[in-house]
Amino acid sequence: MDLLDTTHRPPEGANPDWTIPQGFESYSKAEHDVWIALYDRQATILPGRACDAFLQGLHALDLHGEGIPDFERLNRRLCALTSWRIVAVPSLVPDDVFFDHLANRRFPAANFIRRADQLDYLQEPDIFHDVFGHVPLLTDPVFADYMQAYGQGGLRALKLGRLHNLARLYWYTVEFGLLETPAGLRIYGAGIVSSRSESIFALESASPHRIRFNLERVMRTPYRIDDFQQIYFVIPSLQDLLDATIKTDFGPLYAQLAGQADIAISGIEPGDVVLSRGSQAYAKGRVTQ
Ligand code: HBI
Ligand code: FE
Repeated sequence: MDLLDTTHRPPEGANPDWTIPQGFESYSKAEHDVWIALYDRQATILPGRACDAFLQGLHALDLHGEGIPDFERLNRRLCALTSWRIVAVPSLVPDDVFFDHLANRRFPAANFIRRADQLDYLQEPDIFHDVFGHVPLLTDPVFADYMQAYGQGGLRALKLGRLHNLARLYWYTVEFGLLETPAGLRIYGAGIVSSRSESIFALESASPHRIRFNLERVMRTPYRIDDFQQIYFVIPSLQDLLDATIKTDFGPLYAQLAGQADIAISGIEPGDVVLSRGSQAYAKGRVTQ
């Protein structure tokens, strides 16, 4: 599906905004068991790896390992904290639909869960990636504001034809961002925190670069969707991330980006603040598909 295709019709039975009922009552025991297996794996390794705001969010939402959560129950807690709500969708949705939901504090979450033989990786986000990965941080007021600002920016980027730049910002922060803390680097990106292997790789491997977040740098850096990241961007705080976004006039930034080439995914630029220069050994060792 071409995500840029804004004429894409919602699937049969879905609302015009692509939302559907979660169907909480119809999950099978096997589906709940997959959630429990995924949750237990992450609960074991995330203390000391996930950032405090994420772990506090899990607790505040009473998100536990007893099975797939009921969105209605989660929304009562989430809405009371930051006015965000989870809405169920059947799949990835067109960009304009996605951004409109975020701009209105609605997080579109898939209602399906991966099979037991897909525990380690799946191409399309499922309910574990979306709800366990993304939702806990929406209880943090600063990150809640960032996600809404991102949605508003996304609608504008679409109009200006700069979606690919803004998608990189989402990818290297919301999905694969790292946070600097006095105790060391911690994970806040949903794509990392919902993956056992990348939760370890992102913090401990000598292969990837880890450099200080810079808005323009991120927007010039392509990303991979099929394997561990080759570069992680590190923010000093969630507030810095929000400030970088709402304080920037994206118009001139987009104009500047139009005249600049992308930066090689494994490259280090002269202006980069390098926290750790990676060997890229992992990426070099992978047979390119
Ligand atoms: N749809 N449901 C859903 N979830 C996403 O994360 C998502 C999406 N549509 C578009 C999209 N992400 C990205 O292309 C945007 O971040 C650019
Ligand atoms: Fe995601």
